[in-house]
Amino acid sequence: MSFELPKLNYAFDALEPNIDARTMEIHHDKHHAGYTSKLNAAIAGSDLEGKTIENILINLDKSNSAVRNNGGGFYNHSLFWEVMSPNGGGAPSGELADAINAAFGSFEAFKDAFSKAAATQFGSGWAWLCVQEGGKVDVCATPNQDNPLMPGIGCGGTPILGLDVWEHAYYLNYQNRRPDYISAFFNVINWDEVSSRYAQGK
Ligand code: MN3
Repeated sequence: MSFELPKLNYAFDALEPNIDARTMEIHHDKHHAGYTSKLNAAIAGSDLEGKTIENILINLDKSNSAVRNNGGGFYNHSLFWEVMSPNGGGAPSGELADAINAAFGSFEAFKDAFSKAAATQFGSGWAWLCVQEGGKVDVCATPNQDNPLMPGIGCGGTPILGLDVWEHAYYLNYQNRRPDYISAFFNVINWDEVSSRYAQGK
């Protein structure tokens, strides 16, 4: 069994003007495809073959840079596409909203904390909203393709929202204006999907 590049649930241009079609096409068809094929090559013939990606990352040997970088890249992008939607934006409701209010005081304060984590991640990486066992949520950032499922990385727990801040995710449209890209991301967040991941992850 090998990993397959997941299909997008929407067209490349569906997230415009927040994320442009050309960026989405290159990001999915070239970058994510590359992580997927390199992950398959890295685990071929090893005892990792046939395991779920979550299982591989939770039990990761961090010295295995091919699996760390490409397994992270495969997982992170698979999550990223699903937590965005052309019908996204707004704010969460229900128990996720309660958890965000409990941790940060308000949705606006969460938005500030998440945006700051994304803006201040030096170089390439990701910003995350994670849920711990019991339902508490936390924000963190990780370098490169690391993610909080990996042992000792980031805020731990299960990532339920992730934002790619590698330049390849925004440079065509935003150039060096990462904060504008972060702000635009909030217009396309699929809070129904994030809420569903919260319910599963807590
Ligand atoms: Mn990327």
